[in-house]
Amino acid sequence: MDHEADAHRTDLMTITRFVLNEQSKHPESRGDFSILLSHIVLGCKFVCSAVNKAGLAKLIGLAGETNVQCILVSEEDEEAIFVEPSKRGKYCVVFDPLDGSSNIDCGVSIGTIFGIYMMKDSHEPTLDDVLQPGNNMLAAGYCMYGSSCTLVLSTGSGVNGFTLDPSLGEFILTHPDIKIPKKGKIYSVNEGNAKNWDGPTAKYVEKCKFPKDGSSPKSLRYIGSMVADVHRTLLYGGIFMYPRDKKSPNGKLRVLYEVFPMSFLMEQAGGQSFTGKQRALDLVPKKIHERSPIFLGSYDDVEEIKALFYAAEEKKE
Ligand code: FDP
Repeated sequence: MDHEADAHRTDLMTITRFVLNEQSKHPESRGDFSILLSHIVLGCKFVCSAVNKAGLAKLIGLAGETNVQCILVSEEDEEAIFVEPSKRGKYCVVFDPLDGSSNIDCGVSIGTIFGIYMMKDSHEPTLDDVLQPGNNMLAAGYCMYGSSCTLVLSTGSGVNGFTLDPSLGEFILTHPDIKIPKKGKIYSVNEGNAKNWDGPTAKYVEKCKFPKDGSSPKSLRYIGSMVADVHRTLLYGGIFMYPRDKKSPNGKLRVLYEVFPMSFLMEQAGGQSFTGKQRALDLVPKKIHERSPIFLGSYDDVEEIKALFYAAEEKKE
């Protein structure tokens, strides 16, 4: 590390400065959204410094303390949490506080995923306020706890990546305006489930391994921790899949706090996200912990799998 150069870097774009800059583009804003984001960021710092139960509870606790939101949906809670009336605001937050948790004990990267919605209107909050299509999200992001702590955020105008500088205790903008490569060389899926896959998924993976158009086969990378797999896909390109199979007809990943935030980020970075039937962000969830198959990543790679699903649909008709 070049400490001398670092000492001269007084122009660091911290996430706080970034969010305030974004806020200034909306003169009507009262700052509630920025407050909410800064509490989520603080929660991520807690989890980062102590990826354990205490940190996890703290993340949910902090998000509930901001006075700017109304409903919280967390992977950790069966029921949605309605913030008490005196502390209610206008935002709904959906969370997976610790995604990839089966990887904690072996030191593999895990993460927090979140998305933010506006309440539909100012009435008594109901579950309907969170059961909105992903397209209505105002912001989404994830924080990855790995060899470094990385926070990737979109407030609807591109995707930006920040790395936690432990000496400053601040997330610094390190990956401005992330764009996913239009086509990638990697596919990412749990191939252990191949025996139960549907036709289009099996065909696609076969094409990745044995391309007939003279191109090179794709490489397989699968960490089994969604945040880490999606982060690699965002930076290097390619496709991440969690398809349905005979045993899990809706796949494994949760619509509200896994599929939607990651799909939002992918689209904002120029990629696509597809469920096997439709654009993922157009789904309208009926339950807060609903699952959906998901294929997301580079525009061209997702386009290929879409073609296979649509062709299979046509054959059925
Ligand atoms: P985990 O069960 O470890 O929490 O949805 C959770 C998740 O991990 C994702 O992070 C990951 O992409 C997926 O499940 C891995 O599932 P498989 O082990 O079935 O491949």
